Amino acid sequence: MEKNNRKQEEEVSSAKIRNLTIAAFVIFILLFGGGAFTFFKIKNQPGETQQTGVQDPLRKVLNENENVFNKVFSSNHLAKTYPKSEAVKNVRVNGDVGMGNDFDAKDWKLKLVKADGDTLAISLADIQKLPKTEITFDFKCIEGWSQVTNWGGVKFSDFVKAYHLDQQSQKKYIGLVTPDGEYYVGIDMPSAMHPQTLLCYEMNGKPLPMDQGYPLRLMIPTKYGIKSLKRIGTLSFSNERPKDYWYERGYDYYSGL
Ligand SMILES: Nc1nc2c(c(=O)[nH]1)N[C@H]1C(S)=C(S)[C@@H](COP(=O)(O)O)O[C@H]1N2
Ligand SMILES: [Mo]
Repeated sequence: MEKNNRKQEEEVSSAKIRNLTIAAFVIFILLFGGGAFTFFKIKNQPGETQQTGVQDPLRKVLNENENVFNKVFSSNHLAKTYPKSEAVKNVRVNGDVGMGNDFDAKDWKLKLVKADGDTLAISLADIQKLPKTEITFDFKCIEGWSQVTNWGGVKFSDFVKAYHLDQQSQKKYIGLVTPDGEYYVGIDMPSAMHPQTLLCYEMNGKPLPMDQGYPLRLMIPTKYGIKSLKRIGTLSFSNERPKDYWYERGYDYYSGL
């Protein structure tokens, strides 16, 4: 009698195991199929055609992230600053797009596009007459390195005041382009007007080295380094997003920290 019972038990449990195995397999097929379906669905979406660097569903997620960052971000949020003595002397050079040798620094003037057909050419000497601000902060490259560095120049917001760009600063974005048009970034206006954003012409108290953006670069501590365009040629204002070099290659337009 006892023996019989045990045999039955064994049979029950092996039937149970078989059922569980089948159930697990079915679940596996469903989940795997779902994953594969989603993967190929995203993969086959258009995207590259629209110059956004990634497939549309992924870009949608990035744009959503951006909306969240835009809401969270305010000019009260300051990047951490350091004593000037902590700034490194050997500042790393990274990125040379738009930094070709054919550049004539002597003839350089900042092209400020106030409106269609209304462009002002501003010399470095004129920019240096504006109130000067210095900042020492941890400059972060999206490639994973960072460095405490010291920079000097005019706050973008002070530049706006000095050149009476009140109307222009009502627009949603500024666009910056190197003189040769090879590197370009777009910056949302709240970030441009942020008190730590500089039109920068000095590093460690000396004129910018040529490969660090002489005569004038952007320095925007609240964003990754990709946005701190070196060697500004043209500055313009728009309500549409200006084209952005790294956005076109799949990065977040906002690239905030
Ligand atoms: N014109 C121009 N500006 C640029 C780049 C570039 O390739 N060309 N690279 C960007 C990137 S990715 C970084 S990290 C910083 C590096 O600045 P640095 O060379 O002064 O360290 O510049 C940014 N500005
Ligand atoms: Mo970078």
